[in-house]
Amino acid sequence: MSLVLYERLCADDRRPSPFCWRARLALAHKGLTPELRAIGFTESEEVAFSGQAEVPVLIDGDAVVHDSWAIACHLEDAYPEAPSLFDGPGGRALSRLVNHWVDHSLQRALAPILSPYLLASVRPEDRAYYRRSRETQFGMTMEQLAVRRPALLEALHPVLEPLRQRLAETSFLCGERPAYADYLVFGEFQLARSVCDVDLLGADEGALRGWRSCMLDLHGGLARSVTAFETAA
Ligand SMILES: N[C@@H](CCC(=O)N[C@@H](CS)C(=O)NCC(=O)O)C(=O)O
Repeated sequence: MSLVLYERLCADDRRPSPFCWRARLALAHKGLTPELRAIGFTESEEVAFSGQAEVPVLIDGDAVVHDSWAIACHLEDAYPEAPSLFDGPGGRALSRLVNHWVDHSLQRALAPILSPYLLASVRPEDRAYYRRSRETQFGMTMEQLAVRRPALLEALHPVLEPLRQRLAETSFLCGERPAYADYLVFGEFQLARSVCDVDLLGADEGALRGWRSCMLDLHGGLARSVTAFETAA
């Protein structure tokens, strides 16, 4: 059975997309190893067969699935005998809530901090596109965002509070074992790790740091094994 995952490619072979990390970790959770096809920001025609322009896109036999949530649901339904990503319908519903929280609250706090670093990390031929699209989105230049970084980092602190509270109770967000909601949140930290050495966590965040480190070690150290900011050429 052919399994192919299209994901985002940046300079130095970096793979920073949090949406693609959700898919990569969900596949690993199910014990599946896809062939990876990485494309730059200006190569969206490579996934035009999926009817849209974004990654991740999964080809699983005859099925073409785009959108990280749709990919997680596809894997859960197509591979029921493998470890569950959601642990039942209630878990699927709550994972979707976490998905919305990450997309609308966590990313909103993180994206303006990380975008100037991502600009420096995209392939040279994608830089003009990336700058134009993100500056339109934020309504300010990358340089203006960089000046605001201290205030943006300050504003991130309360957004992380639900994670701190939860990780004071259990090893993973999903309980004693990681599952899809952990991957949803971790994708954002993996993006940060790929593009910068800014410490997003405060001095008192032992549990959050410990969780992040455990997430890097999961599935044979999959997330730790890829090029990070420190290891980039
Ligand atoms: N809702 C989608 C969002 C996917 C998404 O935004 N992917 C980014 C990954 S870098 C993308 O392809 N962006 C296209 C662009 O910025 O031009 C999902 O969860 O998969």
